[in-house]
Amino acid sequence: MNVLEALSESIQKGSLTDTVGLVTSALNEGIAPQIILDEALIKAMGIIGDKFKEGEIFVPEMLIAARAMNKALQILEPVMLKNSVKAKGRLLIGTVQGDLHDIGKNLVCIMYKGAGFNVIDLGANVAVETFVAAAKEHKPDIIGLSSLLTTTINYMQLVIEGLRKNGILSKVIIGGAPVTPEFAAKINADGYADNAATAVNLGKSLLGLA
Ligand code: B1M
Repeated sequence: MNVLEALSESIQKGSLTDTVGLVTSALNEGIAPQIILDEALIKAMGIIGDKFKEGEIFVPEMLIAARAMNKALQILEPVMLKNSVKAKGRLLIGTVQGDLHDIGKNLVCIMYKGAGFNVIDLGANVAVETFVAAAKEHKPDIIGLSSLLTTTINYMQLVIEGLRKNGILSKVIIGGAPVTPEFAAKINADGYADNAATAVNLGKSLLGLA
């Protein structure tokens, strides 16, 4: 088994010690952070999701796998930010109310920081009022909304309506597994991205930086 396969397994098992050791080994072997992300970490979460859907594992197993994934991201983040560029703008981001999934959102934060943005991360389960208050305080160029559940994506529309009612005109981008470009257009988001890297390109192009 190579280091990426072993890392994927340790994430699935939720072993923090093995995960820390294996991410470090992969980096020491010279494997690029993006490869570690795609071929071990994100792959592991996909397998976990499939097993959950099939009833082979339950919420506690998903939770410990997610904890291991976030630990791995903490180690990768400084490496990914090593060559980051001068600040270009400000992103305010959160996972919307009712939704506790934060890994995709955390990845978007890392990619934006790497592209030179200041990032204000409101975390998960964020209410409209919190987005509005933070937007008034921080005056972001872009507001990012993440949602992983079909039961919570509609809350994104409430956030956009709340922001606009309060005169906040920052560009709003949305993403998360159940989100589609059609849905983004329907709720008047300024854009949709299906992964963290394209979310950065989208933000830059909305600000005329790309
Ligand atoms: Co949950 N969960 N979960 N879960 N979970 C999913 C999402 C699910 C697809 C699993 C499944 O059934 N196969 C399913 C949703 C079904 C649906 O709605 N269609 C599901 C369910 C049902 C649930 C519960 C309801 C289970 C229950 O309680 N019975 C429950 C809900 C809790 C709640 O939120 N209120 C629940 C709970 C949890 C945990 C808390 C245990 C844990 C999350 C812990 C955490 O995040 N800290 C968890 C996990 C880990 C998952 C899976 C396995 C992995 C999610 C993940 O991190 N993926 C997931 C299955 C799956 O995704 N295959 C599943 C990796 C991550 C990198 O991808 O977040 O998609 P993702 O982000 C991507 C893109 O979507 C995009 O970029 C990222 C990649 O670069 N992106 C953006 C994301 N946000 C973006 C924002 C942008 C742009 C792009 O712009 C702003």
